Amino acid sequence: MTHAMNMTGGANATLWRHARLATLAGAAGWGLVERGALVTEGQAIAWVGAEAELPAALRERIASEHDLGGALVTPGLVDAHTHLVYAGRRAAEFELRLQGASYEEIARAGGGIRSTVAATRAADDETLFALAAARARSLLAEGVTAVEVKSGYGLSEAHEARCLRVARRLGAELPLTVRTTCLAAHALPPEFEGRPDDYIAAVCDWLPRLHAQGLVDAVDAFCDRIGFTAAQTRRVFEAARALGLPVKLHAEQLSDQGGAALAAEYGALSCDHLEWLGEAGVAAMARAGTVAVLLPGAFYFLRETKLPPVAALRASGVPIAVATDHNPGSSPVLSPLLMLNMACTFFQLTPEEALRGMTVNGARALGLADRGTLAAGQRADFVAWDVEHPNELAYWFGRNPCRRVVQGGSQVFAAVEVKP
Ligand code: DI6
Ligand code: FE
Repeated sequence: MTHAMNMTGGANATLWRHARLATLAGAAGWGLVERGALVTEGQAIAWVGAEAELPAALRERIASEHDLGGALVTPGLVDAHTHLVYAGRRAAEFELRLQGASYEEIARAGGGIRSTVAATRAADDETLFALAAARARSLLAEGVTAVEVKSGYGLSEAHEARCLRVARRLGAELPLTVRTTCLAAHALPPEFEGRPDDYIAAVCDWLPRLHAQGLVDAVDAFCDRIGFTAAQTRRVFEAARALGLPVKLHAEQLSDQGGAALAAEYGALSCDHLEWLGEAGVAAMARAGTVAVLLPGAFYFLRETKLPPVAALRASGVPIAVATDHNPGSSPVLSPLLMLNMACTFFQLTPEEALRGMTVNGARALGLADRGTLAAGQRADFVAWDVEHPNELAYWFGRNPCRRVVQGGSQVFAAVEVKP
């Protein structure tokens, strides 16, 4: 229950009290604070600590307070890799895969990404927005305060622009930070059949105009046997570099194409998937400070067996993030917490690594330096959970313990409390 009290004039800070905090503020450890509290001012955190140590001068600035009822508070979750904007569904393809067809075979036969492209092009703007907004709300209800949204199901200038506009509208109309990524180099559209180099030339031609419309925060490509070659990816990265846009890459998901090393050469924010990442790729990412975004949902749903080289990433000091990769073909998941669980069960991340992966390192994969930990000066994005210890966020699955979500200092979600 929220008890908001308005006190003295001039004061504008808000106290969030009666919580156990997992600040993640240090380089390692949960950063646990028992009997903790936060003070927010505007959209930022002004103070974090044990409630008994709240400075008197700060107390005078408090205009309202909320009792968090002993909940565990963490930074807001950052889902650093999603494809939220699309229409259609691919459950029939799932059935085909269960009967033995591979993801790659289905893609080569014109299904896969291309079938979603057809459905997405056929949907009107309002439908696309409503579908994406419902998905975004599911993420929000499980503690997500910032999300990356990729295009990549439009594959023409007009349709890529439309999908990116829908992504921007999500950020404007929902209480979520949205970072957009242009993934026009996701698959070859039918109009360019047999002409992948011409398609890449077209993508490089679209980028400046998409960017000029304020639609692009980063540029991504799918570098794989059923995507684009390293040489084609390099051309997309050159176009991004010319615009001063950061790059990311779907790298070594189904095979090792040397994509991670290429992306690192361009100072990539992140390389994502990485099941087939080799030693040279790990070393290049470590040198460039590129984040490894692991996507256990796709690993699980495609029934992969090749594990990403987590021990090597750890040993080389590559920051590890965890994301949903929500998309209709390889990861139709809307539970970020399930991804924390799977990052531990499949990839053997520790629960702390998994949570860091969806907070501080997820933020880093998006180039957002102002969030991912609970510390003074950070953006006031945090979540109150009905758990005792942060290790439970990776432990339960199929249960949502999210009780409140605070975005930029405002409570934007509260679970309905059912009292017997
Ligand atoms: N890898 C993926 O896992 C998604 N995109 C990509 O390049 C899947 C996209 C889809 O199957 O629709
Ligand atoms: Fe993806």
